[in-house]
Amino acid sequence: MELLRSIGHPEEVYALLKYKIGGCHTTVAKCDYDKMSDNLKTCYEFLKLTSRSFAAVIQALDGELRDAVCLFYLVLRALDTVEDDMSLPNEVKIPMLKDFYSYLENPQWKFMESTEKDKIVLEQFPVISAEFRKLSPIYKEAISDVTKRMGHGMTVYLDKAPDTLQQWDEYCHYVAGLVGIGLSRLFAASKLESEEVGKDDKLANSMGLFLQKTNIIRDYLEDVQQNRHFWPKQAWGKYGTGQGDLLKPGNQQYAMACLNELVTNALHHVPDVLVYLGRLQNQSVFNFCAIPQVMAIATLERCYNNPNIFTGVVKIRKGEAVKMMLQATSLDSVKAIMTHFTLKIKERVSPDDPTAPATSAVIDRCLRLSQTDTVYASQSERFFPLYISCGILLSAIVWQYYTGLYSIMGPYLEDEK
Ligand code: D61
Ligand code: MG
Repeated sequence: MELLRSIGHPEEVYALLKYKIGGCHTTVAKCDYDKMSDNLKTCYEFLKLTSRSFAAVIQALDGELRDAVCLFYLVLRALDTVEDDMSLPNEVKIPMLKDFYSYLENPQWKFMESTEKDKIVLEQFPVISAEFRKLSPIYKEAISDVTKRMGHGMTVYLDKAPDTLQQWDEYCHYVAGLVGIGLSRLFAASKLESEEVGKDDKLANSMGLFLQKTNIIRDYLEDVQQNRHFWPKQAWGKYGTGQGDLLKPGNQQYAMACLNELVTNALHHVPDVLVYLGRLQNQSVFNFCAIPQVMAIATLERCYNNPNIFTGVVKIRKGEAVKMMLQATSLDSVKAIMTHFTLKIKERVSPDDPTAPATSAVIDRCLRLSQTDTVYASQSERFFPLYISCGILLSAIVWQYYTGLYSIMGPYLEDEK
């Protein structure tokens, strides 16, 4: 099915086939399940059940870092499952979020009342916390510290949507920037990356903000339908619209202006992302960090000036995702991908858009910082002759098949009538 969706993009068909046939080994699965305890294997099962975006890249990490990141993910997924649960009253939720880090040291703690799709990580929390306690202290401290700070931060925004753009940054810092900060500490602790990577909280924060803002922009409709509001009032309020009002047909122009302002805001994180990625030395860490970022820039490009944000789901094709994933293995190819998508946004900036000058300015900065000789073109031209030949060959086979079949079956078919 995914193959059909990419049929107009031969290079994606190629990427999908390459990935299916085994190209995925470069980016996924270095796990040796035979050497793992059953308990840890179960944790990796939880990872695959709860993360479509991160399971593959986490499993491809080198050495002991892989288990630390897997457990970091599961602990925060459990915390986020508490945050997201709209059926929990705040009297229950607030103390749980604040105390969550202490549950890591409590072998019995679990929570059976969640109604969320990822409730398994709360119901089976003892499986996760047992593995957490086996990590070396340096990993445990980083994970516990981030869990404590994130849980506290989540309580600040439980009933409050972010008003100002500064509060938007603050909310995103709590739920995603802190993930970037914690991950960077784990990278440095593993010695796969330098101490510098573990200390630069500003760059690490930007890695998370770029991903989280992209998700918030893309998921506007779904979130509003569930009565969750993550778009900052500073962006939509100046049009006199109310919370969630961007969905009303009469507000389409405001909605588009607001959307483009937030995409522009998110693009400001791209320079930090490039500097961060430029400091990485280990290939598995690089892939783990770069792949989500290139997915995000592709998603932002798709969202920019796209009215479908307010009526349905806007996503990138699996073929596009796989093509980028196979490519995003060096700083130069990441720069090429960034250039490709920022140029695509640049082409669509309309002079009527109130944010147009700011959008053009940030795009030009991104383009300057992404300069490289590497290209990420659609590469259709390269594949075109091959694609045509395959097409002709396929038609010939199909034609042969039908005429051949008909010459044998024809008489019988006619008798059937
Ligand atoms: C390098 C590589 C991966 C990075 C990174 C740097 C920096 C930050 C992040 C990943 C975090 C990005 C978060 C983007 C996805 N957003 C969510 O999942 C929202 O929940 C946020 C709180 C829980 C975060 C859990 C998490 C996520 C990814 C990880 C990780 C922990 C640990 C290690 C690796 C990756 C979002 O969830 C709802 C949904 O999308 O279903 C929400 O509730 O807003
Ligand atoms: Mg959440």
